[in-house]
Amino acid sequence: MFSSLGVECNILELDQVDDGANVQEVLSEITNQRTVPNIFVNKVHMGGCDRTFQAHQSGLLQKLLQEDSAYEYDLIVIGGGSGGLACAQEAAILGKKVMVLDFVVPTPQGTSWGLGGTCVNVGCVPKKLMHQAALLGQELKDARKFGWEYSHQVKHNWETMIEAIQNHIGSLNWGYRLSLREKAVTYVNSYGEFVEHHKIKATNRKGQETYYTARKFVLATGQRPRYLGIPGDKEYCITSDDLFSLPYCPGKTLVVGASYVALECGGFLAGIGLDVTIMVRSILLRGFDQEMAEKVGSYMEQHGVKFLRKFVPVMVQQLEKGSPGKLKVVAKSTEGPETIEEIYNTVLLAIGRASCTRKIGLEKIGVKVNEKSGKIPVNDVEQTNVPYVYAVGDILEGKLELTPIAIQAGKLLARRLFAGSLEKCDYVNVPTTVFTPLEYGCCGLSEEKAIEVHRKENLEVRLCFTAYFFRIWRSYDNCLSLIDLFCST
Ligand code: FAD
Ligand code: NA7
Repeated sequence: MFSSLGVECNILELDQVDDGANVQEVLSEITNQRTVPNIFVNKVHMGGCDRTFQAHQSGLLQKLLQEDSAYEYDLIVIGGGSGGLACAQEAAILGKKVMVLDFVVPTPQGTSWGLGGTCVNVGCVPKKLMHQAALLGQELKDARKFGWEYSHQVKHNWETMIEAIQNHIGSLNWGYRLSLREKAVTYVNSYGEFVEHHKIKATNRKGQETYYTARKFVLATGQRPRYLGIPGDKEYCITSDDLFSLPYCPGKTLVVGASYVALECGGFLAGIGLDVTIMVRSILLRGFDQEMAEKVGSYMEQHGVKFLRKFVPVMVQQLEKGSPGKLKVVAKSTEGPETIEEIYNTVLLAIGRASCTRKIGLEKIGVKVNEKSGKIPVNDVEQTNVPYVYAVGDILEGKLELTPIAIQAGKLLARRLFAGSLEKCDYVNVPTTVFTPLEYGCCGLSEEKAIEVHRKENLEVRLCFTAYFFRIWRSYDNCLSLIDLFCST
């Protein structure tokens, strides 16, 4: 085929060269393919015979065969969050011409934010600050028991906290812009979508469209909160995307969901003194060690968070407008016909996040997306089924959704693409922490997963007291509750 296209190609017969076995080993490392032919076009790994013929049929091969100078950029990254920024900056440090597009589609409540993605604006950073606000309140209470005497009434001011958090985030947004400028990365505040191979359309806030081309692309579009699909959800409920900049105190709050986002938000809202109920459809912290998840839950319950287990909301109705207003929530049991209703000031949905992969023109260039989950399957070098398109971060199928992982994957990808590195991202033994009132850190498999993978008879399960105490012994109440907790188990 290459001959018929008049393409000059270099053929290395592995069984006819001395170090053929070594070359095959390295090829298998960097491409995840041991078989031959193993084809590269202009330094982009194509795959074997079938994928090369497919690429020829779709016209992709002809594009790849064109000169590099046919493209405006060496790399365009779609998504300026944890993974995208790390990858773009590393590629620029390696001397490449790089563009990054970042655009935040406002929430149904109209909330929007600046450069840096989820973690910085509506994720790790503000949630950790709110968690800290809650811990400080707890420590103030503890302080009396440790001899501190104060006469002023201590109360929490939501607006002050939000202003401080948003100022901090503003400085981070600015820092990212500066850092991109210093590294000569072109930043475009527009929504990117593919229109054809190697070409994207960027649409800005005013609807102006501009087209850009690049030799390689990295998708790093992240995720956004899901909605329930029940009457009143998008009109009256908020999500974590709204909470961290909410201009008024949410008041009596219902949190729907039992994942770490739900429990963390419920935990710090209760910690600053709000009346909080968490509505749980099935179990707490799916995917985490269930014994630990229950300890986190019971600690929260002892500290005033109410749990409504085995219920799901079916309707949210506005009773009164306001900041906050009044909402009636009707919920039904997952186990029988029972329905309940209750009035809250705020309903916070934390029922999972959907990948932003459906509206970026991937179908136009044939990038495979898992139909059900919206996630993108990649090989172990983060390459999609379209050889010049790579992906990192939360949108990857079967990988952990954490900032340090997205950053590490983005950096290593740039080094492999542009500096000949072979180092791949390790997605397995990654430590993570749940910042609930009782903080919980873990690394590796949960007990349930370990049993599934290695079978119960091959495992010895032990509780590690030291780490557990070390992390949270700081508060008087914590100590007492922990001693209770462990004495009773
Ligand atoms: P993101 O950071 O989400 O960035 C994607 C960016 O791309 C966004 O700015 C988005 O607006 C933009 N974008 C999307 N589509 C387009 C398009 N078509 N064109 C242009 N731009 C586009 N992780 C931790 O490690 N520790 C924590 O404590 C932690 N806490 C969290 C708390 C909350 C409440 C949430 C929601 C998440 C938390 N995470 C935490 C997860 C962490 O935020 C994500 O894993 C991380 O941000 C993923 O990075 P990313 O690069 O994949 O995507
Ligand atoms: P997760 O980890 O996907 O968890 C979703 C939670 O919401 C989980 O407790 C679900 O219960 C619950 N859920 C899902 N759908 C519903 C409906 N329809 N009704 C009630 N409850 C529901 O989501 P997160 O938001 O915490 O985290 C996603 C990522 O965000 C995370 O990995 C980080 O990257 C940040 P279930 O257990 O399925 O019964």
